[in-house]
Amino acid sequence: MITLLDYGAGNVRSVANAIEKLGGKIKFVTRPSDILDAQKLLFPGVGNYENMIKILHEKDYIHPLREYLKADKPFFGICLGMQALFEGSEEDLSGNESLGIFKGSVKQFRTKLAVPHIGWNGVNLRKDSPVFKGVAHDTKFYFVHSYHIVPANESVVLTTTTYDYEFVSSVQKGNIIGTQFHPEKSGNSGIKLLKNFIYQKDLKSRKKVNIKGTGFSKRIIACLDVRANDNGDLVVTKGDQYDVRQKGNVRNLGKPVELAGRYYKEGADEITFLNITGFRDFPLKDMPMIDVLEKTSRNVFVPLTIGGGIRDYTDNKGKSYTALEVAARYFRSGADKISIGSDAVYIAEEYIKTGKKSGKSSIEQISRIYGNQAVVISIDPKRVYVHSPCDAKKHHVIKTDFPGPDNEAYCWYQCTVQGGRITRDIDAVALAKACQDLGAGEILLNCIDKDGTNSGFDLELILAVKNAVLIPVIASSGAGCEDHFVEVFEKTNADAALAAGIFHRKEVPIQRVKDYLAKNKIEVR
Ligand code: 1PR
Repeated sequence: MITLLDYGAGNVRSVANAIEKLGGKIKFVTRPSDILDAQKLLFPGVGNYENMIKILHEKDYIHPLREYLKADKPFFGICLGMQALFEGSEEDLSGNESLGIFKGSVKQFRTKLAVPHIGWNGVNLRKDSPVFKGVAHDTKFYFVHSYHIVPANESVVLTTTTYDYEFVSSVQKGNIIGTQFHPEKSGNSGIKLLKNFIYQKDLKSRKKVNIKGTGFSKRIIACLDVRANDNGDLVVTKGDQYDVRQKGNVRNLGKPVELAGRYYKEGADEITFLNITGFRDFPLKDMPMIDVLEKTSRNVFVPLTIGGGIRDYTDNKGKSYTALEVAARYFRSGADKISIGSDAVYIAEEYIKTGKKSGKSSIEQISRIYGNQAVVISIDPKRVYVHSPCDAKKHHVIKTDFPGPDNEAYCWYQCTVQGGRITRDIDAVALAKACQDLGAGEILLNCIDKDGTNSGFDLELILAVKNAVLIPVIASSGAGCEDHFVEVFEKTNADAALAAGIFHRKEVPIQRVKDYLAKNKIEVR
């Protein structure tokens, strides 16, 4: 029996699913005494540190947690659940007391690399631990965080990881274990770790293990554009420059849950679902994507992103819902990140116009509660060609190697809303910068001109956006062969590459892309 501490923020669904898959039984903490009664306690924390500590105080969990931990009973803290063991965090300005079981604190990443640190990275095991039993020596785990622990005492360090510099990625003292990475999102290796925690009788015993860190990898993301077809069935579809109809019918390339399962088995590092008609329908109305997420997260243990229709909404009976409520429902159903498209454009326009953060936008509200890493901005830009930069003074204009139809040598990237149907007077670079300022943690950079063309990514667009922000950028649209992935990682510093059509049509399997990248000395999982 595993007791799961769910304090109400973030995705505990995946952790629960992983335990159930391993045959474990779960009891959720509903009152302080459940913590003291636990035989093994699992604390998955996601989101914002200050918010987590505040909730732990409000629910009166601090005291029983300290008592449980001081008795050295089995404990596994994930991400914030590990950070909470220390004395405080730079992310918490409230002055609320943390658990303080271990001496040391939590500090923000200070690096020129993209922050949050999102993706698969290796670990160096500093001491033997039964929780790592059976884990492959070159394994990678999934990280997503902007802060890391700095223990005062070396003896608690279980693993370190290198992201620009070496930081402590897990700790163990007696039966108390904590990982910065997410085992529940780290495929088979992570599942093995959880299995060891659940089933190993003596967590303290020393077993010979040898795990040596491999580096941070570029991510390959499979994207599933989902919508109802003309018969009302939810299908994965794929467009040519966002036109998903062929001979009048919505293209049907498979069922979302099945395809996601296939991509997980084939080695996708993440899976993204985009409800492409979400701008019309209200996501909480008939909840098709919620069902997709719940089913997918039962068997898929890599990060899941969901986009489409995330915005404030008033239904036809006058009842209002906030974007935060929509996102909360998605996180509870198994999503790790939400992706905002159209709403982000309106929010950025307002922010640029007023120069003020309202604090009320979906980006600000969701990142405040769930953390920046949980908020992805999906940008749908189109090229606008101009003869001279003076023709588009307001916008970020680039000189292009691919001139326009009238031989225009320059272009800017105009943002669109509602899946490319409406153009707005804001460019992709300005949008990305504004959203980063407001608290977004990652950019999913599509390109309508390239979408479905198999002609390669728009490298000029990716370079322009990547150079303007510090948060990770996912290159999307246009992948047609393995070479395109090598090209995007060699010629731009994109953090991840996303593709849809070539995977759906089984033209290039994910593993072949990864093997080819590895052959070209690009680190992959
Ligand atoms: O505006 O917040 O409701 O979100 C809607 C979301 O749906 C946005 O993320 C938007 O990008 C997406 N979307 C809307 N319409 C379409 C469409 O195709 N008609 N799909 C659409 C966008 C783009 C990529 C695609 C890549 C890779 N799809 O996700 O998967 O271009 O394709 P490829 O590898 O086959 O070239 P909101």
